[in-house]
Formats: sequence, structure tokens, C-alpha cells
Amino acid sequence: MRYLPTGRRGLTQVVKPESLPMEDDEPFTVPISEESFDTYNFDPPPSSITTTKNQLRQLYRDMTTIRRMELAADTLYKARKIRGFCHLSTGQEAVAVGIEHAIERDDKLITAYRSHGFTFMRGGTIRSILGELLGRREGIAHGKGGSMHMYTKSFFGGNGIVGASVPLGAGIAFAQKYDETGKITINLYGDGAANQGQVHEAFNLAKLWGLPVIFGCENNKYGMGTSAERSSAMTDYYKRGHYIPGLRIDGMDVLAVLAAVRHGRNFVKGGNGPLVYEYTTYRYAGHSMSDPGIAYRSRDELQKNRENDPLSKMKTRIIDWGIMTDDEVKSMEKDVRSMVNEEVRIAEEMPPPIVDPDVLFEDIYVAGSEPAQRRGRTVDETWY
Ligand SMILES: Cc1ncc(C[n+]2csc(CCOP(=O)(O)OP(=O)(O)O)c2C)c(N)n1
Ligand SMILES: [Mg+2]
Repeated sequence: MRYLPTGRRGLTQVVKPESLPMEDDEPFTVPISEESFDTYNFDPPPSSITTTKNQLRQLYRDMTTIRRMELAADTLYKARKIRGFCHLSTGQEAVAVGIEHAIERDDKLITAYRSHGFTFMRGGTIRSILGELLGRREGIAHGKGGSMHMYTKSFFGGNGIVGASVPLGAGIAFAQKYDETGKITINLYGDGAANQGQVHEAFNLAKLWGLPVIFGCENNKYGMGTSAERSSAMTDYYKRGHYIPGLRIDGMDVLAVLAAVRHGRNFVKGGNGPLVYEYTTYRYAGHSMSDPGIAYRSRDELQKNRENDPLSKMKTRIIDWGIMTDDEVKSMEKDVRSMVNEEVRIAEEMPPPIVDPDVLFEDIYVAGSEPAQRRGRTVDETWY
């Protein structure tokens, strides 16, 4: 493994293209700006992280894919093909992508309803996510869940009740500890959920029982149209675990997220109990499709945050560090765009669910444990 001169922390240009290894999979280190973190009773992540050229390309590709997928969802919604709720995470892609690159597939992850990016990173296909939004049978939840209820094997959704996923995540971490799996849980919630009593009840038990969980507040500055300052007496969400160490991370920088979660994973895996992370980020779109997102924040604020775009930041690094040329990046972006377009086409062609009570009521009971009689669907179907 090569250690590159990292120079002064905080400068991206300290990675010199000529000092990079030739091979795409050969590990090397890149510096991480110390300004990316604020700590609370916790050591910050190391000043550099180990990565490869392939991983740096993949980080950019993954963020670009999520952005394209959600822009496609936006278009489908505006064409009235997607109905109901639809919460986009444009602007917040570095959080989902950085986390996934820092954990293992059989670690667990749970979040609230802004979940398309996490679903993709946890193994959901683009067609199954878009198919779900379109209400199709081949959608990831057979078209019955929609935007807020998507799951994969190690991903527990997707939850429409603000704050409710946090104690569930503590429960998942409890099971991991009980079963001695050696794995961890990433437990995400929004700034709008951070003041809920159940979040703090989960903190208490997680600390008391030393659970392997990284709580993570995705602070995108708003809960619907209410700013964090108007809803929280103290907006340093990484300190809100009181007796739990915390870390605030620049959530617009995918490498900072990757470094922080890798570091935190080692800590909680080592039996040191939970952590409370705060990823500072920004959502470009409104809260949901019915919110234009401009009544409670200024265009100037939006513009300033867009200038800090996680995709553009990573793209600049990849080009400056000589990982890819400008043309190679453009061709990757083109490739992602046409791949997503093809997924949209496939999703749109998926059939709707069959109109049949057996289809409607499937997946409620564990297969084989269904009761002989169904009751309660209509008034005449009630038995006592
Ligand atoms: C228990 C509960 N209360 C209220 C709502 C309505 N609601 C939906 S989203 C939301 C805001 C949550 O904001 P935040 O946690 O910051 O998540 P973000 O939308 O920013 O991702 C609220 C109040 C709800 N779904 N559940
Ligand atoms: Mg929020």
C-alpha cells in the first residue's frame, strides 16, 4: 500500500496524480479535511483514508445514479404516472453513498421515508424502485408500498411515521448483539425527528445495553417547512445523545462520510456502545412533490447550497487527482443517464398488480401461517 504525502489537511489538491498507483485496485490514501468534522467526547476519524481508483469512480457513479433516478421519478410524477407521496433526496446523495461504502452488506440499515437512495445502495434495482413508485407488481414491495416503504435484505426501510424507525433500529442492533453477529446497525432519522421522545428512549437503551448502533441525524435544515432553528432548542444534533459520543460530519462530502462511518463502525463493533452522528446536508427539492420548497427558504440560500453540491465536489477531485479525464467523466455520466432511461422504460412496461383479494392480502402473514378465514375486510366478513 502506498502512503501519499498528505500535506496540509483540508486541501484537496495535495493528491498529486503522478503519485497515484497504476492499478485501479491498488490501495492508496487520500487526505480528509479536518474541517469536515466536529467531535463530541469522541476522537475524530484519521486525517486520511485508504481507497482505490475504482472506489473513487464508483462513489461518483453511485451518487450520479441516485441523482438521475430521482430526477426520473420527478419527471414521472409531473407526468402524473407516479401518484401519492414521493420524497426525493437530491442534494443528500453523499450520505447514502458514503455510508454504504463504509459498511458491509450484512450490516443493517434503517431510515425514515426519504429512502430511494438507500434502497438503491442496499441492493435494490432502479427498475424495482421506479416500478414501486409507479405501483407495479414487480416493484420492490409489489407496488403496495410506494416511496416510503421499500426494503431489501439488510435494509429495513422506509417508515412514514417520523421518529418511529429509531427504536426499531435500536431493536435491530439489540438482535445483532444478542446473536453475537459482530455486525452493526446504521440508524438514520431527520432533524425533524430528533426531538421525539422515542428517539431519546432508544438512545438510553442503546447506551445502557452497549448496542452496536450508529444513530445518524440527516440534518437537511428543515422538517417539512420548519427550519431546525425553529424546532430545536439546540441544533448540535451530534451532542444530543448527552452520554453518547458524537460526531458532526460534512454530509455534502462523500469522502468525509465514508471516513466517518468506517471510523464509527470500528468503534461500535469494538463493543464501545453507540454513537450519535449528524450529517449536515441539504435537500434541493421540496419536502415532497406537493411542496415547491421555496416558501420557507430563499432562492439565495438554495443557490448557495447547490454550489456545495456533493456530485460536483467529487467530480472535481476525480479530475484534479487524475483518476479520470474530463471526457471519461462525461462518458460515465452519459452512460448512467441512458442506463436510467432504460430502467424507466422497463419499469413503465411492468404490469400493474392483478386485481384479486389473494394478491391484495398476500405478504401480511409469514408464508404458511395465513389464517383459514379472513375477517374484517367488509362488514359481512366479521366473526367473533
Ligand atoms: C409522527 C409523525 N408526525 C408528523 C408527521 C408529518 N411529517 C411528515 S415528514 C415531517 C418532517 C420530518 O422532517 P425530518 O425528520 O427533518 O426529515 P426530512 O423530511 O427533512 O428528511 C413531518 C412532521 C409524521 N409523518 N409522523
Ligand atoms: Mg430534515
